[in-house]
Amino acid sequence: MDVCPLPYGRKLWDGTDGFLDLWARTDVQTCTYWGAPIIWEGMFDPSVFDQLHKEKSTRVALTVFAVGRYLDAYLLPFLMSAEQYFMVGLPVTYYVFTDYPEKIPSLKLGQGRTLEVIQVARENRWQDVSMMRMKTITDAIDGHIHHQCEYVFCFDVDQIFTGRFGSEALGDSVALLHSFYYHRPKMFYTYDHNPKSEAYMDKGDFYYHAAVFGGRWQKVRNLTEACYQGIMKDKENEVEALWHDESHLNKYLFLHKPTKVLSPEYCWSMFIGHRNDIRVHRLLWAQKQYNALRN
Ligand code: 2GW
Ligand code: MN
Repeated sequence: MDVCPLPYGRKLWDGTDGFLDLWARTDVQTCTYWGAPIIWEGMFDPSVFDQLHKEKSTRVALTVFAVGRYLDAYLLPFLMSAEQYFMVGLPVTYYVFTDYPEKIPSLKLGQGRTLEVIQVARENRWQDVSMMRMKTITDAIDGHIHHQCEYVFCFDVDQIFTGRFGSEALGDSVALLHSFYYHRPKMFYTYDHNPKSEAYMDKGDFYYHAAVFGGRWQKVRNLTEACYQGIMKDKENEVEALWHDESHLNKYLFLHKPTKVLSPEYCWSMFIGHRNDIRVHRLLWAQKQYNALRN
C-alpha cells in the first residue's frame, strides 16, 4: 500500500516505498483525499527510494507500442532516453510491441537491462491501435511479465525522457495527472459523457493521462483487463468513448483509486509553456506529426 496516513508529522512514511515530504511543496496538491501521495519534485530523496528498491531487488517492465509509422518516427529516441533516465540502477525489461519486428533498431543497453520484441497485428483504425494495447498488455503480463518483474509501466511512444523517472514513481497502482488539465476546473475534463458508453462518467477526481500508467503487475492487469472489457462492450453497442482507451482508463481509476499519483512533471508538454509549479521535466511529449502520421 502506498496510501499515506493523515499528515500529522512532517516526514511521512508512504507504506512500502520510502519517505515522502508532503509539506515540501505548498504550491501544489501533494495528497489526494483518499490518502495517495501526488509526487512532485522536492518531496523525496531519490537515493532513499533507489536504495530501498535495490535491497528488494525490484524489477521493472516497460511496455511500449511502435506500430506502423510510429516505429520510425518515435521509437529510437524514446528508448535511448529511457536508457538514460528510466529506473536507472534497477533491472528493466523493455517490451516493444510492433507489427514490424525486423525494423526494431539494435541498441546497446545498460547492465541489467534487456529488450524483448513482440509482434502484434496491425489494426486498421488508429483508434484500435491505441485501444487494443489494453488487450495486448494483459496478455503480455500473463505470458511474460508476471514471472519477470514486480512492476510494470506502460508508455505512449511519442515522448522522450529528459530527467529522472525513477523508483519514487513505483507503487501499487500509479496514475499520471494530464498536463493539460491538472490546473483546470473539473468542468473542462474530457471524460466520456455519453451514457451509452462503458466509459461514461459525470464526475471524477482528476483527469488522468493514458500516456503513462503503471504499478504492480497484478494491479495493472486488473486495469488493462477492465478497460479492454469496456472497449469490447462499447463495440457491441456500437459506441466509442470520446478519448478511446484514455476514457476507459479514467473511468476505471475513478472506481479503483490509484495508490500513487504522478504530477505532470512526469509527462509535460512544452506547448503549455512555462509554469512555476513544474520544476523539472522528466518526460516530454514529442512533436506531434498528426498530418504525416494519421492520414
Ligand atoms: C495513433 C493515432 C493516430 C495515428 C497513429 C497512431 C498510432 C499509435 C500508430 O500508428 N502506431 C502506434 O504504435 N501507436 C501507439 O499508440 C503508440 O505507442 C502511441 O504512443 C499510442 C497512442 O497513440 P498517440 O500517441 O498518437 O495518441 P495521443 O498522444 O493522442 O494519446 C492519448 O490518447 C490516446 C487515445 O486517443 C491514448 O489514450 C494515449 O495513451 C493518450 O496519451
Ligand atoms: Mn501519445
